[in-house]
Amino acid sequence: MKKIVILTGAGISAESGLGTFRDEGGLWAQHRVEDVATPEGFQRNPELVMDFYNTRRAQSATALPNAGHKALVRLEADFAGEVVLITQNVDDLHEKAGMKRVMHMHGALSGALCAACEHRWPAPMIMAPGDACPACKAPAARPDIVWFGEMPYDMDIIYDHLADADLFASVGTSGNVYPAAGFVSEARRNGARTVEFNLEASAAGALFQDRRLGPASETLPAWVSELLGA
Ligand code: BV8
Repeated sequence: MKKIVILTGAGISAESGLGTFRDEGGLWAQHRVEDVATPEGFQRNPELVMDFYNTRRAQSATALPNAGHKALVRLEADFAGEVVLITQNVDDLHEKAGMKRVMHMHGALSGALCAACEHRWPAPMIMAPGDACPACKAPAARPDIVWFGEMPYDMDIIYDHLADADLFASVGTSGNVYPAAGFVSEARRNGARTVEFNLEASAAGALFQDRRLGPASETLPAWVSELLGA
């Protein structure tokens, strides 16, 4: 087996204390997605949206990676073939755990973007509506996050990876949001074996040939030990 492609979602960060989207008490329980994770919501109430991401940026700053994140670092370091990690998460727990290659297809809390000139820079801990872009000075700073209705990042590269994956693993995602939820079908179409890691089978669960149910902090270390034969 030469290439493993892994997609992670909020579930891998749950045991690090970061809220998921759809579990009871999850992020969306406090807010409607249309209000805080769409360009229209940002236009309508930029203070609410900036506050939503400032809060998550602060939570993410103090969160620590768990054994699930660390198992993927071990796999990336010791697997003889290629490991490609794509995350839907906007936290930096994969990086904190020591992952070398992380593709944030939905952006990252650590990034700021200018809505006027598309300049990108490291986000300050607290962003406010009307913050100036350091490049063009327009009062157009926004979180570098992919909202609903916006195109996720690196899609071409991601589909190239899915085209020659031997194994596709999805970890801690409910399979509700596209195009990420469609990756398993793309991988299968290209002949990859597919495995889902979740607390319980997700919406797209039936599409996976295998599944490992339980907390990722337990299921991922066991899986990596099997793959590495140790
Ligand atoms: C686009 C950043 C087009 C923001 C996010 C109708 C049909 C199909 C599609 C659509 C449709 N209507 C609209 C669409 C498109 C839309 C979409 O899919 N909507 C859904 C709701 C139907 N998608 C988009 O808009 C995307 N863009 O389509 O662009 C386009 C084309 C051309 C040109 C321009 C545009 C963009 C979507 C990106 C939105 N941004 N994140 C932020 O973070 O604030 S989405 C956000 O929610 C996450 O990033 C993630 O992707 C998504 C789902 O979250 P999950 O990670 O899955 O978390 P969730 O809570 O749902 O699940 C957690 C799972 O973990 C659970 O299964 C749980 O059991 C498990 N778990 C919990 N604890 C553990 C665990 N597992 C293991 N161990 C544990 N301990």
